[in-house]
Amino acid sequence: MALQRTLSIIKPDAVAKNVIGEIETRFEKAGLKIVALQMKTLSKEEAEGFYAEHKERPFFADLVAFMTSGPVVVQVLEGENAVLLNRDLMGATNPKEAAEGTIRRDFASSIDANAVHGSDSEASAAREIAYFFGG
Ligand code: RTP
Ligand code: MG
Repeated sequence: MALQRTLSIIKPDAVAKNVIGEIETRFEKAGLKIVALQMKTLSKEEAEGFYAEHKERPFFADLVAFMTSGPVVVQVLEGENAVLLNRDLMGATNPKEAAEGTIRRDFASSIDANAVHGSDSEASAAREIAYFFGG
């Protein structure tokens, strides 16, 4: 299995809860390395572009409003099998369905305010990393 990179976002709810450090510790303990990182508040245009694949979905406006509601941490994680490993550490989209010990189970409060984002495939990771950090 080759070294991979994936795009991770610590969402506004988790930043507001003051758990950036606890979440980063989970990534580091699992062997993922933070190789790029920025803290910023997304503009409406940035959030809409990032989640463009969901623009026809009924939750799109709420998703964009939430993602622009406060600062986020946008970062690139690197490690063996990083895309799937990050998704496993995150847990299911809906925290009620997230497995014990996952980030969303422990820090998310709803399907909207669900603490973290992670790329869902190697192709998404490449696109999302380029979106925030350049090609
Ligand atoms: P993410 O992209 O944020 O890592 O989350 P995900 O892959 O687990 O879920 P995805 O299907 O890509 O959805 C993106 C975000 O939209 C919100 N969502 N709301 N109300 C709903 O039914 C619903 N479904 C999705 C979530 O905040 C999800 O993280
Ligand atoms: Mg997704």
